[in-house]
Amino acid sequence: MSNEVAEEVLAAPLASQTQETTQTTHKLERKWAFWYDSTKPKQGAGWGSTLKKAYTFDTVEEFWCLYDQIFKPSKLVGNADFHLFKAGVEPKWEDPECAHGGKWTVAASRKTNLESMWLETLMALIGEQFDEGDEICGVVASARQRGDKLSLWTRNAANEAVQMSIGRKWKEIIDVTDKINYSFHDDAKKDKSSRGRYSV
Ligand code: MGP
Repeated sequence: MSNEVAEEVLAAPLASQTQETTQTTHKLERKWAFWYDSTKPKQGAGWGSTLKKAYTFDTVEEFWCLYDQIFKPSKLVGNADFHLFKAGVEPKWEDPECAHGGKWTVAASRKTNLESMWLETLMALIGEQFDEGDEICGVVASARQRGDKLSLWTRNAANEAVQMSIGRKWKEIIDVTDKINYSFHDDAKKDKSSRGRYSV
């Protein structure tokens, strides 16, 4: 799917689906939003200009509809990202919930690998499988020429114990045994190539 097509799909209202959700729906514990970012401007000024909130939802049925129709990493082309963040939290360092946070990152060896890790993470988040769910901001799937990746954003980078617990649980959920690293957004702001502060 090209970025243009992806944008068209994102712009189209989910009319038929929302009508159907008047039947039996299963409420999630909290509201979530899917975001999309296409070809990113280079570093610095202009970052975020292509970042768009696509849909907010709070039922299991809406989640599956959005996931099936749009938010599969196989539909990402070029340098593009899908995000699932708590409603009200923007996937930016500047958001107050993210400002003092950081992220665990895992590299995806293949597209199918990204696809399954993304889905497992989405289900764990909306299903509230993390004990420290309140400490999580959201997750980002990134398609990159040099290698796809998944990042789990958390809100309080300085709390090492919480980050280690989240990192361990995440590895179980996505079935990863290799070491993963946690970086502080504050470090990334200063130096793009900054190394992680924690690993698990
Ligand atoms: P990135 O997209 O998180 O890293 O940040 P990636 O994917 O390794 O690199 P990419 O170039 O392949 O996209 C890349 C750059 O985007 C950063 O160095 C910043 O300049 C900018 N940037 C990224 N994020 C998440 C933010 C943000 O939240 N706020 C601002 N102001 N800039 C950001």
